[in-house]
Amino acid sequence: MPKQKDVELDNAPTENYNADQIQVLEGLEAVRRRPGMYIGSTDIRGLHHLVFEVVDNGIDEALAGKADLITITIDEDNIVSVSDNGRGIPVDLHPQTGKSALEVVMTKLHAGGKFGGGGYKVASGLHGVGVSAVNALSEWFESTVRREGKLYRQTYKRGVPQGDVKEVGKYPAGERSGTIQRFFPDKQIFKTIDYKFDVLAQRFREMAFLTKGLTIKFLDEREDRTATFYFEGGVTSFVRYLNKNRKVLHAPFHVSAPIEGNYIEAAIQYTTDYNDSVYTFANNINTVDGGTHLTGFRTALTRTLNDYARRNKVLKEGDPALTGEDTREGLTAIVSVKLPEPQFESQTKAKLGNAEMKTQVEAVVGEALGEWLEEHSREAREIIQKGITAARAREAARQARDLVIRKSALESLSLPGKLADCSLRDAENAELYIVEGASAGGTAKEGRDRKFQAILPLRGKIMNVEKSRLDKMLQNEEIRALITAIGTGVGNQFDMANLRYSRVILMSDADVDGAHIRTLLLTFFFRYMTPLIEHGHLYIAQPPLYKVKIGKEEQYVYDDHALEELRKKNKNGRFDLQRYKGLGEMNPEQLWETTMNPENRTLLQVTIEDAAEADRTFDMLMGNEVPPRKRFIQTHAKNAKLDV
Ligand code: 0RA
Repeated sequence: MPKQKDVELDNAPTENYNADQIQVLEGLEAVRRRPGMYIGSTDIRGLHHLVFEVVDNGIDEALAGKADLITITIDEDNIVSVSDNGRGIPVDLHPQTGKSALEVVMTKLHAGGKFGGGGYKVASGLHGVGVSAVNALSEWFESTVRREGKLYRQTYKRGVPQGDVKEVGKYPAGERSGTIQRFFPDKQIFKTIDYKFDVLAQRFREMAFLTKGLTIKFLDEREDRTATFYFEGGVTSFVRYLNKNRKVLHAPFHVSAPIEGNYIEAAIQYTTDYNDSVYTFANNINTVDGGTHLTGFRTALTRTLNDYARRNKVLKEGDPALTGEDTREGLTAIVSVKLPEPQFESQTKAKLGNAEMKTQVEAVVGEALGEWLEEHSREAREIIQKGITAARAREAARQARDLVIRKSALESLSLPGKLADCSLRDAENAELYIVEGASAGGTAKEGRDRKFQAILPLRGKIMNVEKSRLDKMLQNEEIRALITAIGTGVGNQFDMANLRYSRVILMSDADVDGAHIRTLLLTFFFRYMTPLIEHGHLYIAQPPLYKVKIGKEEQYVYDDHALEELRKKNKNGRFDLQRYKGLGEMNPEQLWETTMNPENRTLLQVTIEDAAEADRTFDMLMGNEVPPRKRFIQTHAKNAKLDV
């Protein structure tokens, strides 16, 4: 568990405090006492959040048109530095408090954070709590401002200023102003300080797509990796990127327009795929649960395509109109809106609620798309034709699905042959392990507690969910076994009342193939059994990575960080290390002891965000062409383990 008990603010200055300082201290203490309230968690996710928060500040400056370069460096000691070439945080005295504006920014919790009332800026700062929360959660923080030829600096420990803002030098005339933020996360708070390059890089790429003209440089000195993101085309580049392994039907359509104080941007490009990949953003935050901007976008798409099709007789009299679903087959799109006062809903706070956004997006996209279709009749016809084909296929699919579902209803008494069910019939306490591979399946069957643990072995790679339709998937034996065992059905037939196990646990190897199959399964659950995840029934088992023998004592180790710690503690003794590559390398007793026994094991509960992330990774991994995917897996093999 995170260390959420009272944390003493050591290093606090000892002179008498005035009311203002007391308020600041109370604010910092609140953050340290409940870090989760401010940054979500104290695991790797929360750690990354610190970086995003600081980078967001630089992005704000870029969105204001004052900065065009942000550089993020992680040095060998996990010290993060974020610099931008904006105006520099003001350092002049704040009239009410008599303090430097920099100190106020760095120490005062800002109104309008996640839990305050209202008042976000039109900026990405929604991650939202302000840099002062990052400061409070950092062992130390150092802010340097370049303004008007001078360098100013203030340092902090666990959020507490170590003296006033001081002028510390000059910078060469002609060079740009800016802000440099350096910090070291507090190990008393965070379970890990080992940043993941790929996770950070993915988000930086996204930020660069969403902020046209901005360059983001990322240097990781720990493993000598660098990445630079700059996209001339903004969201248009984003859809090109998403489609880079797909066959596209046309050059992207793009629209951007201010409307009533808000700003709307969208890019669209159809591909030969069956699925749609539509990503929506509000103030640069990925709204994974959609919301009003998505609804407006979909309405515009369906209406505009149908209007065009009727007017130009692509749809004949008597033909049924295209449904929303028909118009989305093969669609790749980005919808990005900026608004001064976003309202977020839903559990993950990733659903936009502002009602005016529906009308505004619908108007902006509808009008521009209508014009584009008129000017691109070849493309227009092709897109609509694809919709018509989709409608036909969907009808055929519905019939096939009815057949499958009816068939499996008849078969419902006969659970899949490969399922080793548990004896307990009470779903509340029953769990299902989904195990990759027949041999690991065998080990799990022997190692389990058969009273409440059921095992379903899956044969190798289940099929590529991304590329096939639901009806095709339902004909896949592995998938059907999975669905029957869980009991709930899928898609709009999903019924939680029939859930047969309250915990569905994915157990796969700690290697690239294991990560792959886990991504596949998460994608499947994300797309077809969403409520299962939303209600917290989906888990990932955590088998150990190593067995360490120190003297006579054996110990299982679950991650590299723990291994490192153990090494440090036992510098001199004999240290035998066995690496587990697969579940199959453990015997049944070991598997029970380390991974299945509720008294020892750790299970990771899958959240909707995890699954959405997997779905996205999947999107990237699974284009239609094989070679790029293979390349990706090879170059990223070391990092291919999902952080879920
Ligand atoms: C408030 C006012 C001004 C700049 C900034 C904040 C600012 C904040 C951050 C945070 C990271 N980088 C930043 N760069 C600028 C404008 C002050 C002026 O008018 O010069």
